[in-house]
Amino acid sequence: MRLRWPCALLLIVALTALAAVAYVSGCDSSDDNGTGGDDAAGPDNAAPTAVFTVTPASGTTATNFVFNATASWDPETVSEALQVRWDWDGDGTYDTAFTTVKTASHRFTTAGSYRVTVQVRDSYGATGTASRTVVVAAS
Ligand SMILES: [Ca+2]
Ligand SMILES: [Ca+2]
Repeated sequence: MRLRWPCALLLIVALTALAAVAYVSGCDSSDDNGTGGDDAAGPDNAAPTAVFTVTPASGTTATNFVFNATASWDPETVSEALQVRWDWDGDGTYDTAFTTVKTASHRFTTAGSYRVTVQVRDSYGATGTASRTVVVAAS
């Protein structure tokens, strides 16, 4: 038995429509919070790359160090939307809240060597960190 032309054509159109629907609904299956992008755990969201500078590179307890993480970047999240927070003394506890402001200044009240860490967070919650050692002399 052979399908008649209009019948076969209808079948092709129906199958194409079905395939299109399957493609559209299945192409981003890891977006389980409805944000339209993949979530942090999904394979399509890469962690941000954290980068920062310290000015001056070393100083004293009287120095106001300026930290700048503006060069941090992420493949999915625009730089303006990336959030940063800082750990000034390397104790693993962040000393600031997350903010989209990428520059911060800090003064160390005690002389010593400090491991400063910045954590960068993208819109999906993935994070990246960078650390630098700042040497602070007595003033
Ligand atoms: Ca990302
Ligand atoms: Ca800390």
